[in-house]
Amino acid sequence: MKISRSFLFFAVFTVILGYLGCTQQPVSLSTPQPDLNSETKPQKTYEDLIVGFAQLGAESEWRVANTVSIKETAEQLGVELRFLDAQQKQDNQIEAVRKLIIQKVDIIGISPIVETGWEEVFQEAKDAGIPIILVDRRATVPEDLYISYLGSDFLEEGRKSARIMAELVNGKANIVELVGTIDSAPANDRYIGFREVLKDYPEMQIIDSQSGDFTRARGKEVMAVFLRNYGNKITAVYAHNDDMALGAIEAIEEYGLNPGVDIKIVSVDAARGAFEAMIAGKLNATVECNPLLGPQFFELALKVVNGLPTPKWVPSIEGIFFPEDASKILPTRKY
Ligand code: GYE
Repeated sequence: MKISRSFLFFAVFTVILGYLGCTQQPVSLSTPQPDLNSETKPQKTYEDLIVGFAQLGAESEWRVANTVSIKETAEQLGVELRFLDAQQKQDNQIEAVRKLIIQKVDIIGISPIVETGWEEVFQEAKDAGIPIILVDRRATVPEDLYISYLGSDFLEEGRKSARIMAELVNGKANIVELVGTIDSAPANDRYIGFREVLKDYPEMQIIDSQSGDFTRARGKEVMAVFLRNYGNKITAVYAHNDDMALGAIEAIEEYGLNPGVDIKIVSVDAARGAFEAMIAGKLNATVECNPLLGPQFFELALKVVNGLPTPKWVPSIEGIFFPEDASKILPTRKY
């Protein structure tokens, strides 16, 4: 009696569960239910995307190539791009992000000019439901304020520069350093990475280190001051980018020394100007930093908008180039 009653209860319960769709059995319900599975949600395509990009400026050959890559890729993919140029001022760049928030773009890409001071405006974007991708430069903000960072390993670029420099000068040099924009991610990390390796070379000393703001004009000015202060004592230049190295080359020539010979020079970026200088024997090496980030950026943006998982850091692939290969490689360079 007891058994048959519990059996009855079990049977009724199973039927109710089945009706509610809670069992593994396929149950057909008369009213169609909304499909909550994200995989079957309509996915956005590149043509549906409105992407905002807050570029920091046009300070270098690298940056110009980076901007071209972003604009060209948007056009090729059919993405609607709202591109704003902050002309090297953080305030302008913060304003640009605010404008893009008001315009309700789907996603914002930004190359933060400096590392600090972004929390407030990134929080505003988050509150408005607009995801942020850091492109090329990182910002020191809590990880929940951006989706992904797409760009280079600047620390490693600094280390590579020091290793090459050590070979060029046989472990003995008086180095002057042309630092990039103060407080920018690449300047901070190229500074630290270089010193990490230099610890192993007690006879390689950095005798002075000043910012040339990543521009050719400032690089030349600062190098001229270094030469006035230290003259022939300088045996090597470490420039955080090619533009500053090219400026330094001019200053060294005007001072009456041979760049690349009397003073060894290593820089970062591997832009066309650097290849030309290597062919002319005035630059000794350039460490690649890839600005052609357009394709990876939009691929990432589409994934984010479609709710797909993305890595916190998407690193770019980079090499090192020397004068002996420069003329062969130059025609293949896109920047
Ligand atoms: O090396 C420099 C540019 O952020 C990696 O910015 C970029 C740097 C690049 O001005 O030339």
